[in-house]
Amino acid sequence: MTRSQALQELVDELEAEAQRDRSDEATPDVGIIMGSDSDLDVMMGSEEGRPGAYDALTELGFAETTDLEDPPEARFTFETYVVSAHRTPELMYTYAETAADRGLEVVIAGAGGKSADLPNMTASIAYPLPVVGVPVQEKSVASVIGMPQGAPITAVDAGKSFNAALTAVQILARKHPELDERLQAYHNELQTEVAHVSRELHELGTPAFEDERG
Ligand code: AIR
Repeated sequence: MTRSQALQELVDELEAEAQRDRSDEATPDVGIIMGSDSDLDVMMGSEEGRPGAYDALTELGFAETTDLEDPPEARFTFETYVVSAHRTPELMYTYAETAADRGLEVVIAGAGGKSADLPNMTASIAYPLPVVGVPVQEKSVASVIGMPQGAPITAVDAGKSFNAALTAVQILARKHPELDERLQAYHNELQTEVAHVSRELHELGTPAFEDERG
Protein backbone atom coordinates (compact mmCIF):
# COMPACT_ATOMS: atom_id res chain seq x y z
CA MET A 1 0.00 0.00 0.00
CA THR A 2 1.34 3.45 -0.83
CA ARG A 3 1.75 5.94 1.99
CA SER A 4 0.30 9.41 1.73
CA GLN A 5 2.86 12.17 1.69
CA ALA A 6 1.39 13.80 4.78
CA LEU A 7 1.68 10.54 6.69
CA GLN A 8 5.22 9.95 5.45
CA GLU A 9 6.19 13.41 6.66
CA LEU A 10 4.94 12.64 10.17
CA VAL A 11 6.78 9.31 10.19
CA ASP A 12 9.98 11.01 8.96
CA GLU A 13 9.71 13.74 11.60
CA LEU A 14 9.39 11.19 14.40
CA GLU A 15 12.34 9.23 13.06
CA ALA A 16 14.48 12.37 12.71
CA GLU A 17 13.55 13.47 16.23
CA ALA A 18 14.66 10.09 17.59
CA GLN A 19 18.14 10.77 16.17
CA ARG A 20 18.42 14.21 17.80
CA ASP A 21 20.18 14.66 21.06
CA ARG A 22 17.99 16.95 23.15
CA SER A 23 18.17 17.30 26.91
CA ASP A 24 15.57 15.58 29.11
CA GLU A 25 14.14 18.99 29.98
CA ALA A 26 13.53 19.87 26.33
CA THR A 27 11.55 16.76 25.36
CA PRO A 28 8.01 15.84 26.41
CA ASP A 29 7.83 13.41 29.34
CA VAL A 30 4.40 11.99 28.52
CA GLY A 31 3.12 11.07 25.06
CA ILE A 32 -0.64 10.97 24.50
CA ILE A 33 -1.99 9.22 21.43
CA MET A 34 -5.56 8.46 20.43
CA GLY A 35 -7.11 6.52 17.57
CA SER A 36 -9.17 9.41 16.24
CA ASP A 37 -9.86 13.03 17.01
CA SER A 38 -13.37 11.81 17.85
CA ASP A 39 -11.70 10.44 21.02
CA LEU A 40 -10.54 13.90 22.05
CA ASP A 41 -13.25 14.70 24.61
CA VAL A 42 -12.78 11.37 26.39
CA MET A 43 -9.01 11.43 26.21
CA MET A 44 -8.34 15.05 27.07
CA GLY A 45 -11.56 16.04 28.85
CA SER A 46 -14.40 18.36 27.94
CA GLU A 47 -16.30 21.13 29.63
CA GLU A 48 -19.63 19.30 29.33
CA GLY A 49 -18.30 15.83 30.08
CA ARG A 50 -15.70 14.46 32.46
CA PRO A 51 -12.22 15.87 32.93
CA GLY A 52 -9.51 13.94 31.09
CA ALA A 53 -5.77 13.50 30.74
CA TYR A 54 -5.27 17.11 29.69
CA ASP A 55 -6.98 18.36 32.81
CA ALA A 56 -5.03 16.05 35.12
CA LEU A 57 -1.68 16.90 33.58
CA THR A 58 -2.22 20.65 33.51
CA GLU A 59 -3.51 20.55 37.09
CA LEU A 60 -0.21 18.93 38.04
CA GLY A 61 1.76 21.68 36.30
CA PHE A 62 2.49 19.99 32.98
CA ALA A 63 2.36 21.99 29.75
CA GLU A 64 1.64 20.77 26.22
CA THR A 65 4.56 20.85 23.79
CA THR A 66 3.47 21.80 20.30
CA ASP A 67 6.84 22.87 18.90
CA LEU A 68 10.01 21.10 19.99
CA GLU A 69 12.09 24.05 18.79
CA ASP A 70 10.18 26.30 21.16
CA PRO A 71 9.20 24.14 24.15
CA PRO A 72 7.07 25.47 27.03
CA GLU A 73 8.85 26.83 30.06
CA ALA A 74 7.31 24.20 32.34
CA ARG A 75 9.79 21.49 33.39
CA PHE A 76 7.28 18.68 32.75
CA THR A 77 5.51 18.45 29.43
CA PHE A 78 3.41 16.21 27.22
CA GLU A 79 2.76 15.86 23.50
CA THR A 80 -0.43 14.82 21.73
CA TYR A 81 -1.05 13.01 18.43
CA VAL A 82 -3.80 11.11 16.61
CA VAL A 83 -2.46 7.69 15.63
CA SER A 84 -4.76 4.99 14.27
CA ALA A 85 -3.67 1.36 14.60
CA HIS A 86 -5.79 0.42 11.60
CA ARG A 87 -5.76 3.48 9.38
CA THR A 88 -2.12 4.39 9.97
CA PRO A 89 -0.29 1.29 11.24
CA GLU A 90 3.09 2.66 10.06
CA LEU A 91 2.61 5.78 12.15
CA MET A 92 1.70 3.66 15.18
CA TYR A 93 4.80 1.55 14.67
CA THR A 94 7.10 4.53 14.28
CA TYR A 95 5.53 6.42 17.18
CA ALA A 96 5.99 3.48 19.53
CA GLU A 97 9.41 2.51 18.25
CA THR A 98 10.83 6.04 18.58
CA ALA A 99 9.04 6.95 21.82
CA ALA A 100 11.94 6.25 24.21
CA ASP A 101 14.57 7.78 21.90
CA ARG A 102 12.44 10.91 21.62
CA GLY A 103 12.65 11.28 25.40
CA LEU A 104 9.21 10.07 26.43
CA GLU A 105 9.08 8.29 29.78
CA VAL A 106 5.54 6.97 29.49
CA VAL A 107 2.80 6.84 26.86
CA ILE A 108 -0.95 7.15 27.35
CA ALA A 109 -2.78 5.47 24.48
CA GLY A 110 -6.53 5.50 23.95
CA ALA A 111 -8.82 4.00 21.34
CA GLY A 112 -12.49 3.22 20.95
CA GLY A 113 -14.62 0.67 19.13
CA LYS A 114 -14.36 -3.11 19.50
CA SER A 115 -10.95 -3.23 17.82
CA ALA A 116 -9.17 -0.82 20.11
CA ASP A 117 -5.69 -2.05 19.27
CA LEU A 118 -3.66 1.13 19.56
CA PRO A 119 -2.91 0.81 23.30
CA ASN A 120 -1.94 -2.86 23.21
CA MET A 121 0.12 -2.68 20.02
CA THR A 122 1.88 0.46 21.22
CA ALA A 123 2.67 -1.30 24.51
CA SER A 124 4.19 -4.24 22.61
CA ILE A 125 6.28 -2.12 20.27
CA ALA A 126 7.41 0.46 22.84
CA TYR A 127 8.24 -2.18 25.49
CA PRO A 128 9.85 -1.75 28.02
CA LEU A 129 8.55 1.83 28.01
CA PRO A 130 5.34 1.78 30.08
CA VAL A 131 2.07 2.36 28.27
CA VAL A 132 -1.17 3.24 30.03
CA GLY A 133 -4.17 2.15 27.96
CA VAL A 134 -7.50 3.94 27.90
CA PRO A 135 -10.52 2.14 26.44
CA VAL A 136 -12.50 5.06 25.04
CA GLN A 137 -15.76 3.10 25.23
CA GLU A 138 -17.05 0.21 27.36
CA LYS A 139 -16.90 -2.09 24.34
CA SER A 140 -13.16 -1.34 23.97
CA VAL A 141 -12.18 -2.64 27.41
CA ALA A 142 -11.53 -6.27 26.44
CA SER A 143 -9.31 -5.41 23.49
CA VAL A 144 -7.25 -2.91 25.50
CA ILE A 145 -6.58 -5.09 28.53
CA GLY A 146 -6.47 -8.51 26.85
CA MET A 147 -2.73 -8.87 26.49
CA PRO A 148 -0.92 -12.23 26.49
CA GLN A 149 1.49 -13.16 29.27
CA GLY A 150 4.82 -11.43 28.86
CA ALA A 151 3.34 -8.49 26.95
CA PRO A 152 2.17 -6.08 29.67
CA ILE A 153 -0.07 -3.06 29.56
CA THR A 154 -1.36 -0.94 32.40
CA ALA A 155 -4.94 0.11 31.76
CA VAL A 156 -7.74 2.13 33.29
CA ASP A 157 -11.49 1.64 33.08
CA ALA A 158 -13.45 2.92 30.09
CA GLY A 159 -13.09 6.65 29.67
CA LYS A 160 -10.86 7.18 32.70
CA SER A 161 -8.12 9.11 30.95
CA PHE A 162 -7.81 11.40 33.98
CA ASN A 163 -6.63 8.42 36.01
CA ALA A 164 -4.36 7.32 33.16
CA ALA A 165 -2.60 10.67 33.46
CA LEU A 166 -2.27 10.28 37.22
CA THR A 167 -0.74 6.84 36.68
CA ALA A 168 1.69 8.32 34.16
CA VAL A 169 2.74 10.96 36.69
CA GLN A 170 3.08 8.29 39.38
CA ILE A 171 5.57 6.52 37.12
CA LEU A 172 7.50 9.76 36.53
CA ALA A 173 7.39 10.61 40.23
CA ARG A 174 9.67 7.67 41.07
CA LYS A 175 12.42 9.67 39.34
CA HIS A 176 11.26 13.20 40.18
CA PRO A 177 10.53 13.94 43.88
CA GLU A 178 8.92 17.22 42.79
CA LEU A 179 6.15 15.25 41.08
CA ASP A 180 5.75 13.03 44.11
CA GLU A 181 5.03 16.18 46.12
CA ARG A 182 2.56 17.46 43.53
CA LEU A 183 0.70 14.13 43.56
CA GLN A 184 0.49 14.22 47.34
CA ALA A 185 -0.74 17.81 47.31
CA TYR A 186 -3.39 16.87 44.74
CA HIS A 187 -4.58 14.00 46.92
CA ASN A 188 -4.60 16.24 49.94
CA GLU A 189 -6.96 18.63 48.11
CA LEU A 190 -9.27 15.71 47.29
CA GLN A 191 -9.36 14.71 50.94
CA THR A 192 -10.12 18.28 51.99
CA GLU A 193 -13.01 18.48 49.50
CA VAL A 194 -14.52 15.23 50.79
CA ALA A 195 -14.06 16.35 54.40
CA HIS A 196 -15.85 19.67 53.71
CA VAL A 197 -18.75 17.96 51.93
CA SER A 198 -19.00 15.35 54.66
CA ARG A 199 -19.15 17.97 57.41
CA GLU A 200 -21.68 20.07 55.47
CA LEU A 201 -23.98 17.09 54.82
CA HIS A 202 -23.74 15.97 58.40
CA GLU A 203 -24.30 19.41 59.90
CA LEU A 204 -27.02 20.64 57.53
CA GLY A 205 -28.91 17.36 57.29
CA THR A 206 -30.06 15.83 54.00
CA PRO A 207 -32.95 18.18 52.94
CA ALA A 208 -30.99 21.39 53.63
CA PHE A 209 -27.88 19.96 51.99
CA GLU A 210 -29.91 19.08 48.89
CA ASP A 211 -31.40 22.60 48.80
CA GLU A 212 -27.93 24.09 49.08
CA ARG A 213 -26.70 22.03 46.13
CA GLY A 214 -29.61 23.25 44.00
N1 AIR B 1 -10.06 3.63 15.89
C1 AIR B 1 -9.50 4.37 14.96
N2 AIR B 1 -8.57 3.63 14.33
C2 AIR B 1 -8.54 2.44 14.90
C3 AIR B 1 -9.50 2.42 15.90
N3 AIR B 1 -9.79 1.42 16.70
C4 AIR B 1 -11.13 4.02 16.81
C5 AIR B 1 -10.97 5.40 17.35
C6 AIR B 1 -12.40 5.84 17.64
C7 AIR B 1 -13.25 4.94 16.76
O1 AIR B 1 -12.36 4.03 16.13
O2 AIR B 1 -10.15 5.36 18.50
O3 AIR B 1 -12.76 5.65 19.00
C8 AIR B 1 -14.02 5.71 15.71
O4 AIR B 1 -13.15 6.54 14.97
P1 AIR B 1 -13.70 7.62 13.91
O5 AIR B 1 -12.46 8.32 13.38
O6 AIR B 1 -14.43 6.86 12.87
O7 AIR B 1 -14.57 8.57 14.71
